[in-house]
Amino acid sequence: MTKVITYGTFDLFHEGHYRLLQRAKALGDYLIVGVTTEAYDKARGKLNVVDSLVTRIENVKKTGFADEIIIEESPGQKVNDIRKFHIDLFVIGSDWTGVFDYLKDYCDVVYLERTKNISSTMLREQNSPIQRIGIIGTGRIAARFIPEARLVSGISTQGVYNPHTKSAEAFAQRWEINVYPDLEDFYEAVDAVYIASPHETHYGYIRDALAHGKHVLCEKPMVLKQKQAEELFTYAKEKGLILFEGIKTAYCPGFHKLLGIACSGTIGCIRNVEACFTKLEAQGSRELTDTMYGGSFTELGSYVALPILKIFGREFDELRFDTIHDGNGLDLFTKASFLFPAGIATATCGLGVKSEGRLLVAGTKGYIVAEAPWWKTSYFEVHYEKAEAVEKYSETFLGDGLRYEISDFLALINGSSSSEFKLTRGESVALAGIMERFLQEEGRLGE
Ligand code: C2G
Repeated sequence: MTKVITYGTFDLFHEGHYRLLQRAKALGDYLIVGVTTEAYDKARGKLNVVDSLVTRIENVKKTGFADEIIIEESPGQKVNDIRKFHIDLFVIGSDWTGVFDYLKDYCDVVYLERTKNISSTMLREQNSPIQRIGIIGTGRIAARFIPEARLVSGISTQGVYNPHTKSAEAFAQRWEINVYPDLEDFYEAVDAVYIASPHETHYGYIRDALAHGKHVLCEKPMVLKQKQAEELFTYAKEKGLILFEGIKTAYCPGFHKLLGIACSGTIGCIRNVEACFTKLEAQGSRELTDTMYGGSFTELGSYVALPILKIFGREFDELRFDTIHDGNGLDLFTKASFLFPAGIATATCGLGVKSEGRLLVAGTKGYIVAEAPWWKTSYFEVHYEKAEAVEKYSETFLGDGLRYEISDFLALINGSSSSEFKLTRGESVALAGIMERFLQEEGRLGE
């Protein structure tokens, strides 16, 4: 008798799950299915799990493929289960290819091709809130998005579009998703769009996606002109759609906690915010060669301006940019200095100068400091006049951290969230205004 085992969350049960179990069962005589507990999913960073453990077990049971259902509570459990149940074959979807090769010491390991299309008919019948998301663009950030999206229950990555068909094909193959050479077909197949194309193309894609009735999550900087941001938010509202700027820091739990403390009065009235983020780029990278839309500020300015707007608001009296350029006139290091009615702030970013990369929030009673990489905040300290009175805060930041914004985007779509306050439309508009002003002063703003 061949004994097979597989594991999963099986939330919002869909045909991807069904087909996986069906094929797992066909590979042997006896199938054991491990269903994850809420606590285990939380520990491994899965967000938004909707169904209870009981419902998820019921759904697996209903398929009729499982001869036995167990629960999975911890990461080390698989090896023990395989030994305990004398398992011959471990089966899992191909989105996990390679991850479970260590189990080959104990049994055979098979990765089954994941199901690319979760059909909308099945979803409608089940009244399931799964959103099929399509990706525009195939760069580094798009590649980070997919594994993160897989950890957010209720989102399924449907496919990719890139006018450079070869890049799109390679990307789709790597991530086992569909490729749509035609943009109309792409829109037809998805409920929401993640835009990770070059900055200057965001505006056109956002408008187009909204016109096709799709919710939009767009990478920062969303657009490079204030009027465009205003127009797009108004348009999204008219169409009853969500438009959401993805600055991952804004949605990560640690940064959120830091802002809560900053605004609670603990460190008194805030008088100074200094945010710095530098990253040395390889010669020849897009960021250092695109003299129109590359450079330090378009790349990193959204991160460093974010805490300033969150803490002091959008109404600054003065804004000045000091910039170091390369031979082609591209900004390598930029300091944006803000003057607010009750405080001052600097946003510093660099691609060609390395600095400490710290976030400092100074108030009349104390200060908060988060060291690099504060844009993925997992630890910060609160200091007071008495040097020994230090308060230390830690918070989880899992993986690349995009799962937090994806999860909030989904919650807004499903109407179950109040997360608009983490990055408001007004703040996104103000960020576009700051980008516009910078590019204007650099003489780089085309019509
Ligand atoms: N699956 C699939 N096609 C999809 C979605 C999921 O084939 N479109 C497969 C997954 O690869 C997995 C199973 O269905 O084998 C269950 O998926 P999830 O519920 O998302 O669970 P997962 O997070 O993959 O848990 O210990 C838990 C395991 O590591 C897997």
